[in-house]
Amino acid sequence: MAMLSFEAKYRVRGGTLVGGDLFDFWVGPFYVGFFGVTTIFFSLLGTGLIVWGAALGDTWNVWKISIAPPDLKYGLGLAPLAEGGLWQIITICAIGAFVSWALRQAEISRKLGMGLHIPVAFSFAVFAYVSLVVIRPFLMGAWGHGFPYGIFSHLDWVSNVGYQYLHFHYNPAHMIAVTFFFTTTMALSLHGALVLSATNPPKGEDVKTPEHENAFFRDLIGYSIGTIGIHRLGLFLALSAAFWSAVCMLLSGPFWTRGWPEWWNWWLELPIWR
Ligand code: 07D
Ligand code: 07D
Ligand code: U10
Repeated sequence: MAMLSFEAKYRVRGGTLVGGDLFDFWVGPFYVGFFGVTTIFFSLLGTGLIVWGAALGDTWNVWKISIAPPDLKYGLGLAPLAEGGLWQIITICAIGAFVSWALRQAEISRKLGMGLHIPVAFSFAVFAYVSLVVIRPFLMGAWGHGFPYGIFSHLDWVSNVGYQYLHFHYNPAHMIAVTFFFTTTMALSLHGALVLSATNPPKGEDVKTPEHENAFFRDLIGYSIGTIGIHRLGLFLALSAAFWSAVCMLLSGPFWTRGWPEWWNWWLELPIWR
């Protein structure tokens, strides 16, 4: 059965959060919904403004196109379009599109009677983005602290902001975030490898069961987290990575303005050394 005709069975009415039946339809494989319309609206407008910003700039090299946030002198006010105002409207469009996307995920989950895990998870990525372009700039008193919208320019921003704190690796929340990112990839590779090794045997051999999967890890490390457990752990690890990333940046600037190596002086200043 072609995938689309099979999926038609699941094209159930209802579950919408806004608009009732009005936008409750599909275009090709895509569910539309009220938030599909708002996603399309914000992404087309935002992309159009990026193209406009590019036209105002001095290059059409896609790697180098960049739309910068306003100068710090504009503080938390609005800036003229060509001086960061475009960045401000693009930021509103990006948040509009990301939030719409999450709400469309929620509508689809509701339609299918599934949990809201996916929209909740995506919200952590949106939170990380919002912490960089709204919450942190707001706490620091200027939109100019947001990152520029360009492929290489946003890398320059990450590097520059990192060195403003002398040695960003010494940021303890950055350490926690990095560790969660690394652990996430390790967990996914273990899980992918384990499932394939059990369920995709060479021709002629039997497919193994979760009992084999459990036994493998009990033999190896004395404990198996189980088939649902590994997915719970994976979600926890990945969401923690995004969460601690946001924390590490919300600390840098609003709550800690010196070099991060200096933060560790608390260790040298412990009374036990005196
Ligand atoms: C694989 C899903 C598909 C998504 C893709 C990204 C665009 C941008 C826009 C020209 C995993 C689509 C890209 C729509 C085009 C314009 C204006 C997701 C997958 C393929 N970054 N970043 C990249 C974004 C930040 C950093 C690549 C976005 C922070 C570093 C891509 C955001 C910091 C490196 C990209 C964002 C930061 C990158 C690959 C938003 C800290 C790299 C992304 C909205 C988080 C890598 C040249 C990827 C690279 C890279 C997009 C934010 C750091 C261009 C949309 C400010 C150090 N980033 N980034 O695969 O090669 O994601 O850069 O917050 O080394 Mg970035
Ligand atoms: C913000 C992306 C959100 C994306 C969304 C979706 C579209 C649609 C459409 C494809 C958060 C966008 C979707 C546009 C696309 C289609 C069709 C994700 C976001 C909503 N660091 N560092 C991090 C490491 C150093 C610095 C985070 C490692 C240096 C700064 C992570 C190293 C210095 C910032 C991380 C390292 C430095 C970070 C990024 C190693 C520079 C941040 C992940 C091995 C000299 C950023 C909240 C993240 C952050 C961040 C890892 C090195 C500076 C933990 C592994 C020492 C300034 N670094 N870093 O946050 O925390 O994802 O942001 O050296 O701002 Mg770091
Ligand atoms: C997982 C899994 C699992 C699976 C899986 C997966 C995780 C075990 C069972 C899924 C994993 C994969 C498939 C693997 C690959 C995935 C990745 C590597 C992740 C990264 C993904 C990508 C890079 C792909 C990204 C692609 C995207 C986002 C699709 C892009 C789509 C669109 C642009 C269309 C979106 C549709 C919308 C918003 C609504 C519908 C709208 C339309 C179709 C357009 C028509 C518009 C309207 C009707 C509205 C009118 C608009 C208006 C009024 C606005 C007008 C405004 C103006 C300004 C003009 O664990 O299990 O297997 O598979």
